[in-house]
Amino acid sequence: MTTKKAPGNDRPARNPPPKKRAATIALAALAGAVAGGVFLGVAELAALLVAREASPIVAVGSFVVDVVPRWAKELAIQLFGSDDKLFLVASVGAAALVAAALAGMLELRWRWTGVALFGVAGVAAVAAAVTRADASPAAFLPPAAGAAAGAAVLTVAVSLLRRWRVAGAEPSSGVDRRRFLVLTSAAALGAVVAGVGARLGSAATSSVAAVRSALRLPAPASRLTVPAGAELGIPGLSPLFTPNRDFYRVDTALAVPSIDPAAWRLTVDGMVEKRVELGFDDLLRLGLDEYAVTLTCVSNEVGGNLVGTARWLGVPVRDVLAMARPRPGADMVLSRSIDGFTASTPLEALTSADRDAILAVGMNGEPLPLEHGFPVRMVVPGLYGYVSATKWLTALKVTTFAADQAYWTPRGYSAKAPIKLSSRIDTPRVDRPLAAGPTKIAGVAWAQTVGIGRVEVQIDGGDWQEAELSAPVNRDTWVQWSLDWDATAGSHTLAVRATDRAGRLQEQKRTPIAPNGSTGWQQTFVRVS
Ligand SMILES: Nc1nc2c(c(=O)[nH]1)N[C@H]1C(S)=C(S)[C@@H](COP(=O)(O)O)O[C@H]1N2
Ligand SMILES: [Mo]
Repeated sequence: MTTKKAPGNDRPARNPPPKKRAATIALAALAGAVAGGVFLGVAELAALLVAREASPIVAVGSFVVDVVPRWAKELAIQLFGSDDKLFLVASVGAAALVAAALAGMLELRWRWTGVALFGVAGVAAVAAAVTRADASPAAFLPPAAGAAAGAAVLTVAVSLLRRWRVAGAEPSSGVDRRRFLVLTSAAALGAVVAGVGARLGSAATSSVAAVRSALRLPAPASRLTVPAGAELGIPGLSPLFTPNRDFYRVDTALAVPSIDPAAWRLTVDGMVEKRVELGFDDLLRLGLDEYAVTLTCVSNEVGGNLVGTARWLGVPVRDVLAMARPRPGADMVLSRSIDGFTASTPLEALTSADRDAILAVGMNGEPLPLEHGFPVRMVVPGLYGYVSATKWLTALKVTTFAADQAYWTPRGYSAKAPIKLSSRIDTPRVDRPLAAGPTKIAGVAWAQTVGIGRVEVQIDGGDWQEAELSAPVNRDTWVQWSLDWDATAGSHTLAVRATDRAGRLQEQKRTPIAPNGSTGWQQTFVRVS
């Protein structure tokens, strides 16, 4: 029998009018999203209390970082630069809320299915948290507590919703409505307060930041001498030493690892005569010296800014390796960070007497900034960061390229990667207006371990003109260059190329950053008015 009803007749409660049904589903989605927020907020709070490294967003985000294909990583860096991490965290958070809203709708339709989905998400988040390299034994707790709290809010909120909207004819409906609204708004508020509070609290009480500020490093036994004329001092030109706050940052760490120097240990093992373990003070006792080295990222595009120079304070890696005595046959050192990142560096680059590979503890006159590897990182002149500059260093394993692979090797980058000779135009820039008249074209050029011999500039496709070079600090740091130019009104093309001290000309052919660094001469366009 069909149920034909007169207009205005109440439909059966199980089959409400489409508009009301849609509104109910939307409310279920909202309840789900709020429960998802509770999941994340409670987990952040629990992480602050028991296991800081185990924030589910960070753990899941880190998992994503480790598994995304190379093109996705490159795209993210290209689109968001140093904000790529922020973007990733925001995406993981947004995806979690969308999934939670779906769980709310499922829960409305089929009881316990939404809760089950929260359970699955909880298990996944626990798995992501406990498998991080720096996970503590309590790492399972924050995601587990978050999932439990979220699931509880979800099931209660959705059953209230069901009683209010679906069994709407009953007299208790008003009570259920009130309860639903109170529960969801209180839970939403609680989630935001817990989540934001925990994040702020975590930043404010990071004890390692306080330890770092209080740390006084011993004075270096030898100081760097910077020759007169090392700094050309041209407006718009990169300074010889890149201030720490402007120094590029590239790593896979979504949350900056915090290591208390008092607890820091470095182990040296693998193909060695004697396994060595050092604490922070043991390292300092080996004696600190000052070094100037230009660090470069393999992801630096032609003309890019993933390059910087610092005065590093540190201990030669060869001194530490000598204590362990590498065995014949070894050709690589796999350096490991507390967060699981590894780099493969040719043993020879670390033991050679004429290359200043160091374990650095200081950067530009202060302890290493937390983001740059506090308390100890490697710095090796002439090798891209991903094969040498391990931050938050905890272990050196003497091994072979045949036996071990570093983090980026199976992800599409070469196991060995010397930095390619390159040059960059800093000023004038395409995005800055330039007035006609005498000006300077200026930039930097680097050829670590060899040194820059010559830089040439080409204006509007004309003859290559030799630029003036700053006095080099050493072979391992960039030099500044400049060329006087009488700029005339109109559009101009500028190009730069360098030659190293061995007479090798910078590669003209454009190649992409993968697998071992970009090549090509930089060209810019400027409009002069
Ligand atoms: N622990 C750790 N160390 C790391 C990385 C990383 O992802 N994790 N990235 C490397 C890369 S790719 C580069 S280019 C340099 C960058 O160092 P910076 O961030 O201090 O400039 O660090 C290297 N050391
Ligand atoms: Mo890098």
